[in-house]
Amino acid sequence: MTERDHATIARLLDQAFALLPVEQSLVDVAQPLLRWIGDGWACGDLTVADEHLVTQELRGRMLRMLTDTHGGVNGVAVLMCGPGERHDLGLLMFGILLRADGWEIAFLGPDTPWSDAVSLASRLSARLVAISVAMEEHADALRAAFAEVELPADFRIVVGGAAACPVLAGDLGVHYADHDLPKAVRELNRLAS
Ligand code: B12
Repeated sequence: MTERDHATIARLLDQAFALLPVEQSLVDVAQPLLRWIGDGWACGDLTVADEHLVTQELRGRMLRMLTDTHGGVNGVAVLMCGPGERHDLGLLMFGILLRADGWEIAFLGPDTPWSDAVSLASRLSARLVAISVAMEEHADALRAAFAEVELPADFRIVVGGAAACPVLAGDLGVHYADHDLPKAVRELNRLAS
């Protein structure tokens, strides 16, 4: 990737986030871009440095969207990746859509100990905790972490991400959230109402 490619991607991202509705900018721009980076990296067309550079460009813009000050009428949602899990971009997108839908978001990001997240969610009187797992080994780590903490009754818990499935959700005793983010937001609002 050349300096010009990088500048073009940054400019297109600025335009997309400024001009498109939130959902469209995530589904039609951010997700395909991440898929392109992932494929390019996997087949050797992009270096790890290219992948990190574009990922950080996107991440910075999405974090700004998440900290936008509106929202909060639906209550607090705590968003975290399970123990060991560092892939948090899908969760970040989910947080932006929830925020746009009226939730206040406490975004904890990667690799969060489950017991700490539970006590934070209680302190914040959260209505929802959403956990992301992208890799199988981190799904197993989450199962182990859940085995050590009694499941709190004060908030709903959902699990989503590439390594999440209804079986994992059943093992944990929580709800499964779909990979399709707009659909996940709709289901979650139904669950929380
Ligand atoms: C960017 C990236 C990284 C970045 C992550 C940056 C970040 N802050 O997220 C960094 C460099 C840190 C990284 C590290 C690693 N990575 Co990586 N990474 C990727 C890459 C290229 C893109 C991931 C991504 O963001 N995808 C886009 C998002 C939007 O998709 P998504 O995560 O699936 O999320 C979607 C849904 O699942 C949903 N979703 C996600 N979470 C949640 C939660 C809820 C509640 C809901 C409702 C929905 C939802 O939202 C999205 C909507 O479509 C993928 C390749 C790929 N093709 O995906 C590899 C990939 C995921 N990584 C992989 C690997 C192996 C690693 C490392 C082990 C590499 C290494 N040797 O160090 C480490 C592990 C780190 C760790 N401990 O977690 C493998 C995983 C293989 C596997 N299934 O086990 C992949 C698939 C690459 C590959 N082909 O081998 N990685």
